[in-house]
Amino acid sequence: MADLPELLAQPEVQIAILVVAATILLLLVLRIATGRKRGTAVLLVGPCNAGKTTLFYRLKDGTTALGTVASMQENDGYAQVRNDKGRVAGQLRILDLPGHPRLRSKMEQYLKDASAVVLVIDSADITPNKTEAAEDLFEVLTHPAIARRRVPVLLACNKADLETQAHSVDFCRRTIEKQLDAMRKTRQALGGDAGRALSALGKADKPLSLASLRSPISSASISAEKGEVGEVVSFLAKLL
Ligand SMILES: Nc1nc2c(ncn2[C@@H]2O[C@H](COP(=O)(O)OP(=O)(O)OP(=O)(O)O)[C@@H](O)[C@H]2O)c(=O)[nH]1
Ligand SMILES: [Mg+2]
Repeated sequence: MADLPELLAQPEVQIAILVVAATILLLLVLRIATGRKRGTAVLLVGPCNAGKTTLFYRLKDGTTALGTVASMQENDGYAQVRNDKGRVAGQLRILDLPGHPRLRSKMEQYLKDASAVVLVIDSADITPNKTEAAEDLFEVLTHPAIARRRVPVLLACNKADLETQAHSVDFCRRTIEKQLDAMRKTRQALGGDAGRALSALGKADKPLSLASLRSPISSASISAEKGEVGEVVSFLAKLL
């Protein structure tokens, strides 16, 4: 049998090594390129007090620590994502953004590189917060990078544990859909949205339908405080 130096001197073996090395390199480049295209972080956005920080800690540590203080800055961390068999399937970077309107300008910068967006809303308090929630969704969906990459969005209707006060997912979704439709009309009439991908909201002469937009928009009923976040975890697992 030929020893290693002899084997390596054979042109067929050298070609085989080159082909394997080139394939590995190509796979690495493809992985980096597609990773970039898909974005690097899942953003938690939505009105003040909706439960974003509570959800952030629930996903990151499985606890509700520090969820009660209004956030002044973003929380950045990694969540272990389990598949439906309960095994850790991978980890994702999660960014919890403050809901206060004065601090929301940062959202624009993070949207450039988002792999998914979770819009957290308080389903017991949707009516007074519908304008803010729809505004956030407008900024998300019409962001050119989100529209181009068809970034998935989850409408997470939180505080489902407040059974008598919490509205159904359907009600929350329809409320936001209507508000977004009205907002689109006003903003189109006013102009000034140059650079935003307004076409991502569908045809201007038709009522807006969340079900038929460029980015897939799913909805879930959750309770971040009680740890009932299975639908968020399933949404995240699909990103891996
Ligand atoms: N009942 C109930 N309360 C919740 C739930 N999730 C969060 N809360 C409460 O809602 C309040 C606001 O929660 P946060 O997580 O701080 O809300 P936020 O969206 O991060 O708010 P900002 O940082 O101000 O944007 C806190 O008092 C939480 O304890 C939930 O699932 N059920
Ligand atoms: Mg917060």
